This record gives sequence, C-alpha cells and structure tokens, in this order.
Amino acid sequence: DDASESDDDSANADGPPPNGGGPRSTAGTRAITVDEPTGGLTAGLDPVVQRTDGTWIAWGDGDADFDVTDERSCVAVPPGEEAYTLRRLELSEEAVDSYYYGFSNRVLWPLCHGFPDLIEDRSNDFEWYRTVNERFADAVADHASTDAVIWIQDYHLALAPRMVRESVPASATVAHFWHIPWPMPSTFRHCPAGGQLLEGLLGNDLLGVHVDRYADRFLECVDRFLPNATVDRSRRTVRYDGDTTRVVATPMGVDAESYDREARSSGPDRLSDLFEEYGIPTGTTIGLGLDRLDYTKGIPERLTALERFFERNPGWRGEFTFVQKATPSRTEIETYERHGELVRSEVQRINRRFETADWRPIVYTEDVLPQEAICSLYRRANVMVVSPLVDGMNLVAQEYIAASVDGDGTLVLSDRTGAHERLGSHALTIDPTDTDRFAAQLERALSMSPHERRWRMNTLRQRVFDGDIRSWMDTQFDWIRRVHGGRRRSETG
Ligand code: GDG
Repeated sequence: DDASESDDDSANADGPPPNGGGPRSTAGTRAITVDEPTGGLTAGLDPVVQRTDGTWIAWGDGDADFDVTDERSCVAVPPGEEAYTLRRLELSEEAVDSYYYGFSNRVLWPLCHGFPDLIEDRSNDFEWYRTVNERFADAVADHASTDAVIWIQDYHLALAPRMVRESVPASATVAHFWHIPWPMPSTFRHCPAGGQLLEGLLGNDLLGVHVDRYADRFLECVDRFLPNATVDRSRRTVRYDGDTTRVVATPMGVDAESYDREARSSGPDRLSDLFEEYGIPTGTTIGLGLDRLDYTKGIPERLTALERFFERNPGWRGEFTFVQKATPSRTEIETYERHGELVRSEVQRINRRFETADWRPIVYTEDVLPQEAICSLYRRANVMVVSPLVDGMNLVAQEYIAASVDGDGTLVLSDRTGAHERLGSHALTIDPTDTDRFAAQLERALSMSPHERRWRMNTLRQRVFDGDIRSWMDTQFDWIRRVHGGRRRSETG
C-alpha cells in the first residue's frame, strides 16, 4: 500500500501488476500497487470498478503520506482478472492544500454537515477548487466518447459536472453521487460561491444522494438560490439552462458477502493476537466504536455516554470493555487536530476515573487495522456504537451487521445518520447529544435477552444483504440508463 510507488498520469505501468488484476495505466513505466482500499467511498466503489471496464480518473499525489482511510487515496488494485484504466492527476502541494484541505474540507464538509461556524473561507481556496475541477473535467473530455457514461463522485467535484457537460458529446450522460448530507437552505446560505456550486451540479443528468431528505433539501436550495431554475418537487427534477437534472435518493450499501466471509474465517488465534496486542481482556463483554477521527462522528458524545453508563452501573466495571478505533484524518486542518486532542484527553480522563489494576474501561487506538482484523472485531463485539452528530450514510454500521455472523450482536445507532433510515427500527436508536438516554440504551443493549438480540440482528442482516453494494450499483445504473435513454431520444428527436 505504498502511494509513493505511484506517479502522475504519464508514469504508470505498462501491463497488469503481478497479481493479474488491477488498473491498466494510460501510459508510462511504473506499476501502481495500492491495495487494501478503505474509507467509505473507496470501500464502496472498489468492488464496483472491478466489475466494469471503464476509466477511473483519480487524484494521486505520489509523494504524500498514504492514508488508507482518506477518500483521496481512492486507487485500488483489484484481486480478480478484471482490469480498468486508471488515470491519475498529480496535484501540486499548493493545489492540495487549497482544493482538498481548503474548499473541500474547510468549507464544503462543515457546511454540508451543518457546522457553518467551522467554515474557514481562505482566499484562493475556491479558485483552486475551480482549477482542480477543470483539470478533472479536461481529463474526462479526453476519454469520453459518444454515448459515454461519466460518473462523478462526491463533494470534491461539485463544479465539474457543468464543465464536463460542456465538453463531452451531447449524447453522453453525466451522473454524480453525493456521499455526504445536503444541508438545509438556512445553512447553505453560508456557502461561499453557493450559486456556482448549484449551477455546477445542475450540469448532471442525474444526481444521487443517500436519502430522501437530502434530495428534498437540494431541491429547496435550488428553488431558493437559483431564480432561473424550474424545480418540480414531486418528480424531483430541475430544469436549468436548457437541461434537466433528475435527483434520486439511493442509499448505499456495503459488500455484505465479503464482510460475512471474512468474519467467518476469523479464528480464535487471530482474535487472541489482536486482544493481546491492544490489552483487551478476553473474558469481558466488548463494545466497539470505529470511525475516522472526525468531529461529525460523535466520539466525545459517545465517551460521555460511556462515562454515565459506568457511573450508573458499577457492576459492569471490569466486565465491559469499550474498544474505540479512531483513525486520524485530515490532520492538516486545525479543527481536526484539536478534535483529536479532545478525544484523547477524554479517554484518558475516563480511564483514570474507573480503571483498576487489570482493566481499563476504554481501549483506544489510532492504528489503521487490516480488514481481517476489523472483521474479527466486528464479529466479537457484543455491542457496536455508531453515534455521529450527522453522517451521510455510515458504512460501519452496515459492515458490523454483515460481519455479525453469529447473529448475537447489538447495534446502537444515531438517528442522525443516513443508515438510520433503513436500519433504525431494529437497532437501538440514540440521539448522540442526549447522554442519559444514550447511557440507558447501552444498558438495554447489554441486558437484552438473547432471543430479542437474535431477532433484531436477523432482521438487520436481511436488510443489509438485500440492500448491499451490488443492489446499490444496479439501482444507480438503472437510473443512469433511464436518463441516458431520455438524453438519446431528445438528441435524435
Ligand atoms: C463517507 C460519508 C458515507 C475505518 N478505519 C479503518 C477502516 N475504516 C473503514 C470502515 C468503513 C470506512 O472506513 C468508513 O466509512 P463511513 O461510511 O463510516 O464514513 P466516511 O469515511 O465518513 O464516508 C459517509 C460514505 O462516505 C459512503 O458514501 O457512508 O456518510 O461521510 O468502510 O471500515 N478500514 C480498515 N482499517 C481501518 O483502520 N481496513
């Protein structure tokens, strides 16, 4: 997993890497050997790209530290025979600072998650955002033939759809999936260059989001901030500048089978090595949290609820251990740095308060773990706690369910996640800011009868397998086919 092996789009491999799969580069001499893709977006898309024979255009900054949980490292070598063409765009340090750590993650991320106070509008960031979007659009234009389907991912590329639309054949289809929430108009009005972003996104024929409320809010924002657009809320379409954009809510799933398979192959040895390495007492009941270290994920709120739980339930001290795996992310941004400090000091404080000679209530690690270890933890965890303050979907909740092959784990889930829309009624719901109720749900999870636990988990597993990543992809492509057909008809007619 060495991103430094990679290089710009003019210095890639001639043939497939030794494992027989992987991206075909467009030119050059060096193989890209990044494996183990993680991060919500990458984890979701990689199996999909393995099944298609398209061109993946990705940002690759060859010399940056490789962070497998960051969506920017979205390059993967598939293990199978399939191959796809990979085109990497190299960005200068200044571009990365302004485009990625600037407008994308200092403006759009906090804005879309409803934290307008955290927006940092630095000069030049938006200009770089535009420039990088243009570079992506140019790269697309180099590859897009008549009838091409262009599928753009996420908030880093909000201006690109219109640029792409203007440079590819009229019969090509431009689609986009927006992986994070769409904010309410009262929040969106804080967005610098908000009108330009909306215009950019309306270059799409299809715009996908996870859940209905994000689609509705997007349409509300268009209605309010783009006076020349015509919004049809019941059909979820927008007519703007001679083109129509259809907005659809298609909740993303996970590769449930592979989590199930990996969890089943997790033997006692793997688990005991892991427990020994992190000092997790083997005999205790285990709670688990697994997140990027991001202020949206509700980790401090979770720690406060755990503290309340141990206050109220002295009998569980020494009997229940909470494992929190938090992966540092976007640490160049001070807000993230400060957030990390807060989480670490809270863990320390709570541990000091309750720990005994041979037990700590919270085992905390910032290590990046291989997928096998994650699956072993998922399978072993009696309670999984997913408590974001806001989250577009949250794949971790679904991965946990897919890996709960023994059917006896319990999910405690924030009602502010996209995942709650499809899983909420059979998980134990929490409002992450309501500490008392949160602690009460932890108590309930730990004292639930085996029968109820199994019944809930079986229902959840059914949902996660029914709505897995393949079914999500099928839905995407059904919609893409629909709008593609419409586009061709209007071309010929
Ligand atoms: C965005 C949206 C939406 C984490 N640590 C390790 C590791 N992970 C993997 C998990 C999971 C992924 O990272 C995190 O996905 P999430 O969905 O929870 O969150 P975001 O990264 O914020 O993703 C989110 C998603 O996009 C998809 O649309 O659900 O709402 O914010 O897959 O397993 N994986 C490994 N080691 C780690 O240490 N192997």
